[in-house]
Amino acid sequence: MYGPVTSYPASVDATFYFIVAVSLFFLLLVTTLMIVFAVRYRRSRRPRAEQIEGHTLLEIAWTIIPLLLVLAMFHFGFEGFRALRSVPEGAMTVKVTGRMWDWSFRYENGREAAKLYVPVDRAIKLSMTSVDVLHSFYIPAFRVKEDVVPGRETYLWFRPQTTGPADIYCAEYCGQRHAYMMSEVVVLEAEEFEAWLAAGGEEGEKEGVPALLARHACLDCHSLDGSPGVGPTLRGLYGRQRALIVAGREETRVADEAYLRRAILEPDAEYVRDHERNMPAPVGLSEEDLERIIAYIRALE
Ligand code: HEC
Ligand SMILES: [Cu+2]
Repeated sequence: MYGPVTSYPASVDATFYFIVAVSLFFLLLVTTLMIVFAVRYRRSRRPRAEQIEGHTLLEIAWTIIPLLLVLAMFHFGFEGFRALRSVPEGAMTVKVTGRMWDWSFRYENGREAAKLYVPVDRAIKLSMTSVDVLHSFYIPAFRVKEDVVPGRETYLWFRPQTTGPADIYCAEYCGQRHAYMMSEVVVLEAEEFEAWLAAGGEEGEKEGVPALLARHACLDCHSLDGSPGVGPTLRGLYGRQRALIVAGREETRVADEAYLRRAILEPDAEYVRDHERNMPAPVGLSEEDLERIIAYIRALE
């Protein structure tokens, strides 16, 4: 198997294979009997139907056997579910925020990242919420998936056993760029992880504005190179005339600093005409970062 592993794949896959094996067995059995009976009891050989009375032993058998099989499925499934739901004491918590169309991860020391870095051999609890619509956090290689719901915290946990990267997807259709709502979990050695975590603390080096825009998901909808997207490109925006819809009426404004500030902080106050109206207000964007973004857009001729 590629990438890092957790304790889940063994039990999840075993349950899955068990259910597939049982289903395949009955599919073959029923199909074969159907064909055999259709040939053997065809009309030309037995023109008259025969009535058959009950058979107690058979009836008990076909009640008990499926019952045991279904109980076994429930048992394996429930054991797996219990393991997934019981977070061990002392797990490291990472806050996960889902938004259209990006994931962000926040650590206990305040470090934020667009990828989920975790140490190997340690229980990790993800405490998750969404700022807009329903998403679902999914790491196929770990066999974990959990809905991410606005206004509510959901969680899951895992303990990576080997290092390496694995993909993170959104598994709940959440709009136009749902398919691009991807990230990565990167499992590091414990010391590597501590170093990474410490580097990004309070005094860590400052990220560039494009990285900042990417982390706030702006680049999911806005390009920096003039190409069209869900929202207008940010290139050459500063100083241009904007045709807007304000409170249902058309207005024209020049894109100056005050305009950009409003466009970013209160996306619902004014809309750019001829565009979709689905820009979410940024979450946790500091005044300092906002100023850097505005200065950056201004310089983006
Ligand atoms: C989900 C897609 C989406 C995201 C994410 C998004 N925007 Fe927007 N943005 C739009 C759309 C659509 C418009 C045009 C409609 C409107 O004005 O609300 C827009 C308009 C704007 C405008 C005005 C553009 C103009 O041509 O006048 C600015 C500036 C802007 N966004 C900046 C940002 C910044 C900065 C971020 C990140 C903090 C961001 N946007 C995140 C979709 C998005
Ligand atoms: Cu999503």
